[in-house]
Amino acid sequence: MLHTLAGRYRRTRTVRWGTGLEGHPPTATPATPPRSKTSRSRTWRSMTPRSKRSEGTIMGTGTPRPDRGRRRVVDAVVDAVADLGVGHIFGVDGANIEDLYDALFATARRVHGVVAKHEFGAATMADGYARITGGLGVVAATSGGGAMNLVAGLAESYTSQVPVLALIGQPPTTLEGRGAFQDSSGQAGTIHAVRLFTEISRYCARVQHPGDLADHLQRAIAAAQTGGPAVLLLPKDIQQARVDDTFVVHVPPRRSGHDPGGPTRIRELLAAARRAGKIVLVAGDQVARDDARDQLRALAAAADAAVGVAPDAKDVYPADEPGFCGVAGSMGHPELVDAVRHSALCVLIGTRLPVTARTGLDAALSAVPVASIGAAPPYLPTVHATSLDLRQTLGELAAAAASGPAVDAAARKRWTPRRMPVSAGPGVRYREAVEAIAAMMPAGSDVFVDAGNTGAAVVHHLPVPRGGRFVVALGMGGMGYSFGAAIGAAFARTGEDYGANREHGRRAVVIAGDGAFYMHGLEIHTALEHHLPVTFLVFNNNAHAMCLTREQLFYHDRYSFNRFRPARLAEGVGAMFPSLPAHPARTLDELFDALEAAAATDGPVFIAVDCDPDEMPPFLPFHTDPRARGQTP
Ligand SMILES: Cc1ncc(C[n+]2csc(CCOP(=O)(O)OP(=O)(O)O)c2C)c(N)n1
Ligand SMILES: [Mg+2]
Repeated sequence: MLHTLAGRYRRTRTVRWGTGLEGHPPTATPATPPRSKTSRSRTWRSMTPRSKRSEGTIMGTGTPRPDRGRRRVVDAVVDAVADLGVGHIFGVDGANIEDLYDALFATARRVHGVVAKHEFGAATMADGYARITGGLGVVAATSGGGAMNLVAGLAESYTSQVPVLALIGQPPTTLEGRGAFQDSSGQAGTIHAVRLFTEISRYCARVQHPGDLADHLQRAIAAAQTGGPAVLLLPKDIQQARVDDTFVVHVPPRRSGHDPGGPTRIRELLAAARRAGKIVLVAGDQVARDDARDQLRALAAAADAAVGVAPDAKDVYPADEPGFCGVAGSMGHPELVDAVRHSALCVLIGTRLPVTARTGLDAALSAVPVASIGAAPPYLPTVHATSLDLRQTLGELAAAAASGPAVDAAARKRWTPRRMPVSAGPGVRYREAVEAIAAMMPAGSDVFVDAGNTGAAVVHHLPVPRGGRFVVALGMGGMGYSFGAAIGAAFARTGEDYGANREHGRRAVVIAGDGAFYMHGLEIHTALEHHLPVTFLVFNNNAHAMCLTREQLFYHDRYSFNRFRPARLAEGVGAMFPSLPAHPARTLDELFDALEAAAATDGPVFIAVDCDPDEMPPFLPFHTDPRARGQTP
């Protein structure tokens, strides 16, 4: 079904008024629609037996849809989004975006509106949703503070090239520059929102006339498809204005294919390297986005290659596959460095190899031939072949490599965890906790990992379950990303095969530090509201431990700004949300018990794992150069 969604998104679509609902593609299974007046105190999901959840269960009493020929701008936007196969819009409501929510209610549940706790949470939900579906994520916010709160989330999508459409309300055009509340028109000394968002988007426009909507929408969607956010600023009066019958949005096909000579160049290098020695492939997250895992595996087998993965691509080649030799970069494994050092050719596939993925590898990479295949050239010099469709390119390369010499399976390497200094502080060791989580994680789980020592430990130690995604927001590395992103992912899975999810126990799993939790962890409320299958694991070391470790290593351990008074997170969350199972895990046994309880639950679960703030994480710069200054985690 994921393929179908992505495929649907890739095809050229014409979104046209007046085609009638029956002419639209079938909708995804509904998650939680907005409550009607009669369901104020309980959620739709908890009230409605699964067997009875069908189209129209509660929507009959809603606002009648406006007459088809006289549709509002907001209706046109929502229908265009629906026709792309997008099932959810994430946002926070407000006076200048409420018409969009009204349009969502009027769509007969083709698209569901989700209210987040913070616009950063909503933006990361859209980002997580897009990373799971391979299509577009959509976020909505009101003007002023709501719009400003989007910035950090959109910046992550921009840097990580995740297609997101941001719909941002604005005061009415008649009040622009005339003291409107939350005016960001750039007039009369106000903030210039177009300039602001242009910096962090592939396309940004203020829609000043309803007649311009189709053109802006079309450009915005096309730009987002190239990888990153597109922003439409929608003044309140424009949202309410009518579009005419000729409203049409042509969505261009997503770019695909590869440069004509590219694969030939790489094929020749591969053939020469096979005669000379060993090949190492380092795979990045474009492999996941292009759904090219099978082709990567085929190429690795045909070329008898060792395979490493970028830190945000642990799901593209599981640790138990032949030839896996670890994670690249600052949170990675020495076996991969050795493999590259002794290789005849290293091929980077779908990764630009930023510093987090390159730390520790620079010397080895400068001593061997390096080639690359992917949407954009890496940050280091390589023989590069552009490919916007790794599924096709890797498939072709695998077929060509299959005619080479036979595979020497005995020469394949394995990886080992980095040896860490013994830590005697309170709680569970990172490695033990991560291995317990791995042991109890259902197949197909999507894992979202946050920043800090917690993140480094998970990237290093966690063997990722098959069938799910493993996401670390390395674009901006912003704390708190994982909470919203996992919720967006759960909605994406819910929209496709929710019943199957329940059967297989597929869950979204957040692993975050207590600092990240304090920033954006209250999005657990959104997961609870929609009864989403998300496990929130918070490693509570009562510290911004990565900053604490840096104080100790690089600033002579003379003080700490980053060690906090103890907090009982599970007890607190449990008291705050009585219907949310919340487990403290002070020991490894308690963690196993909590994970077992989580596996038996079909909604959200919160687990706080006590950890030691003084435990050294498997983060390479902390081990190789304790006197280093100015390294950025
Ligand atoms: C939004 C944001 N602010 C600051 C940082 C810098 N930073 C990196 S890790 C870290 C501490 C993380 O603390 P916590 O989430 O508790 O994880 P821990 O290191 O304790 O495991 C900070 C402040 C960041 N990455 N993102
Ligand atoms: Mg912490």
